[in-house]
Amino acid sequence: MVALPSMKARDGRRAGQEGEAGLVMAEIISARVIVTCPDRNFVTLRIETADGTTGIGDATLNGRELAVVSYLQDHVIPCLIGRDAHRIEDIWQYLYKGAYWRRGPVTMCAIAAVDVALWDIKAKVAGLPLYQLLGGASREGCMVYGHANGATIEETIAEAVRHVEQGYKAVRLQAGVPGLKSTYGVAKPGQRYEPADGALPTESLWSTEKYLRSVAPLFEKAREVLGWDVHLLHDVHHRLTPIEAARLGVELEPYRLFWLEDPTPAENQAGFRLIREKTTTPLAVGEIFNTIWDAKQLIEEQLIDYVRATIVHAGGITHMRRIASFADLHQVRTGCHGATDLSPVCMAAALHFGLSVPNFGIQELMPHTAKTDAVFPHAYGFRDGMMHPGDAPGLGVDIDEELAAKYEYKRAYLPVNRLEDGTMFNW
Ligand code: GCO
Ligand code: MG
Repeated sequence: MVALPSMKARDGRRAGQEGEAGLVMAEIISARVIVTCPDRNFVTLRIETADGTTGIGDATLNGRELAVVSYLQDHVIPCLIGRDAHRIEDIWQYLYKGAYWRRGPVTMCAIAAVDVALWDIKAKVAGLPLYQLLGGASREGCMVYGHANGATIEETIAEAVRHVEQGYKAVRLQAGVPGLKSTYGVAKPGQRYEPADGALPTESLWSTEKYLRSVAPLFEKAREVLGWDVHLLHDVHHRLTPIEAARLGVELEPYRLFWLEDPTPAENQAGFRLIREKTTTPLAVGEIFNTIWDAKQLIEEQLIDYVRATIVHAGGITHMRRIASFADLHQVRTGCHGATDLSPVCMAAALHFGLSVPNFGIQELMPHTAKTDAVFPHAYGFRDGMMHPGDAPGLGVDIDEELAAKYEYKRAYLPVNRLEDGTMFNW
């Protein structure tokens, strides 16, 4: 009979280093947090094992970055030293259950960073690109959607045409709202779209009535110019009530959207029943979700079609795989958040995840600046409207720490939003 490796209790906290037969150990000897601002802020965790293998994970929480830095440095890293990097699930459970205070964006970002760094290490040790460890590729690549935005319908559609010419199979359309000075998702003149734009939150004004009048004409024109072979998406950014969202969904039905995103805030998951009863426009929700519990009812009752939770904000690859498996049972597909505030480390992880899960839907792509790309050299690439994580061992992304050190952290907030009468509203 084959002797099993000893299950004898260790000191209860640390992985044993006694080298029991059959146990492959990768002792964590250090972990540190790197903060950098190559055009915008990013937080990265690097974990190192005794044999010199390192893995990285994204820990960026836009506008609240330093809270995650402290959570990692002050509370997580001391518990990691000496543990076996291969015990990814056990470390995940240790950090989640062991904190007593469960869930929340700060906690789940920190857990995600550890989880992704550990998967990176495991895949490097195996000498395989991470997706191979997740079951292998389920498709040739991950379809992505690009962002077309502009002050007017014409500008937005010109941008969409440019995307289609570049090979995009799916494009999100956001246009300025006549009568509003600025709108979510629309870049300032001459700049690329970057939401975290102030050392203190900038304030914008919102009118639901003006907005609702502007959306259908945008998509009517878009179908006229772009035809029907391209997927079109739109983000409402949490700004409607369920009944308003239902009305918009119905109005957009003739234009066959791929999805309508975040039509209403999702804390009250039952609120989606009303939207769902009224419209067949597909719905995508979840970029601010941090655990499966945020989406449980939405998925179980099939109130949405795409879940937008992503690696960095929802507990890493380990937890995202749990969300995807649960969603798959209910024919809900993935549509991971991929704005510029998610670092290239998160993008790489999302692509390994997306390539491997059976119910991948689409991946958001908002390209990073050249400065960001230089700090995070990566193996992933774009071709014919799809992205692939590449075949380098591990995640296939690194952080150039010397270069990163040149870009000091700069406090930056997301904007806030008020109704025209001054009432604080959802941004
Ligand atoms: C999206 C999002 C982003 C968020 C941003 C917040 O659909 O990509 O809505 O633009 O607003 O990621 O940090
Ligand atoms: Mg969004």
